[in-house]
Amino acid sequence: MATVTVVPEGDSSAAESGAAFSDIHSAGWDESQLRKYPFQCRPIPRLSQNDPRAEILINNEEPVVLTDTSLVCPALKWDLSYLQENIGNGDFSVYIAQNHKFLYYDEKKMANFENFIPQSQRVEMKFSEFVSRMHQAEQSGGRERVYLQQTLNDTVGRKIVMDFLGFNWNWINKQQAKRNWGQLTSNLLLIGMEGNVTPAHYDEQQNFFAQIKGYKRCILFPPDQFDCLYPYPVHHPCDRQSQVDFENPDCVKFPNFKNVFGYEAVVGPGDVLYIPMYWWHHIESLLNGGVTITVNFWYKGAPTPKRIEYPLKAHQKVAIMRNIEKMLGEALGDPHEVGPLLNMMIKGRYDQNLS
Ligand SMILES: O=C(O)CCC(=O)C(=O)O
Repeated sequence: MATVTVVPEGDSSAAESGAAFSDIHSAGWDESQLRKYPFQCRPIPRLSQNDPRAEILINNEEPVVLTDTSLVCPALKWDLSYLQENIGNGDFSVYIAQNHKFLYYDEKKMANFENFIPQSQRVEMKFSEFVSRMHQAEQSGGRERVYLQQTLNDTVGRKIVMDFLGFNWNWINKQQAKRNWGQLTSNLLLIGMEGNVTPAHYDEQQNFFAQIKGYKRCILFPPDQFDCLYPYPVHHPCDRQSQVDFENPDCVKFPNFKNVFGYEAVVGPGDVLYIPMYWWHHIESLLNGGVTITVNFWYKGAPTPKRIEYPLKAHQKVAIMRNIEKMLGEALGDPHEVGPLLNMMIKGRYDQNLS
């Protein structure tokens, strides 16, 4: 089977994130707009959708930036005033935080961890309120930031519907069919302030991440780096999110984080990043880059093949770990008993080299 790797051959110098971008700086942003982290990255390939290497990468569930899909072409005119005029009078979920990090949490799991204090609040508001709130936050120069994250739904106005219908469904439907992916589950509209960060997490869906306005830096890690990224337990509200603060990693609590190795790309208007299911992703709107607008396309993965091939892939092992945690939570009747039981099972038994 043909393979392409996300690491360009013979490009060891590109290991440093600075060098990684040397060929794509031409427009729109520069390295001073990137936050600094204590790990190395290699570039995610930027390819034409017609390049056979792009096809191979997606088939292998490896990330790639596609530069010419026209996926969201009619949306490239979107800005705050066009959206305010046309997006309708529905409610929008807006997260409000007192710093730049918008760590996702599942509200349904908050009852499992009563002492959990979310670092951002979700507030439902009209689009015009969001715009005022964002301008207020920008002008006050205070710590407060906002991030709109709303699934596109049927409350949007006629012009937005027309734009949506003009997306390149022909291209994306073919992508879905070729890989036997399940249904399109949602399109999340994200409107962020410059400097906003979505910390590293993985999703259980395939994602075509279409950038519309402004630039975002996307740092991805393959599923086999699970042990370097220390996700919260499955029953925790921050399930699927890394516990490691990239800006101030606790190397005692998270010793394997020093081995983490990323793949990165800066995406701008018209670019589409394929984020494979179970791949970790950290996403930041560039510093001093203005407002960012993105629409993603989340698809259910392909059904499990009838014949399982061994050895299993890293993402299949992640799925197994998730199922074990869920089963134990149910069997024990209390998610807080999962950790102690797993420790009892492993410590002094599976964590030593037995002869
Ligand atoms: O763009 C962002 O800030 C986060 C988006 C994301 O995590 C996703 O599309 O899965």
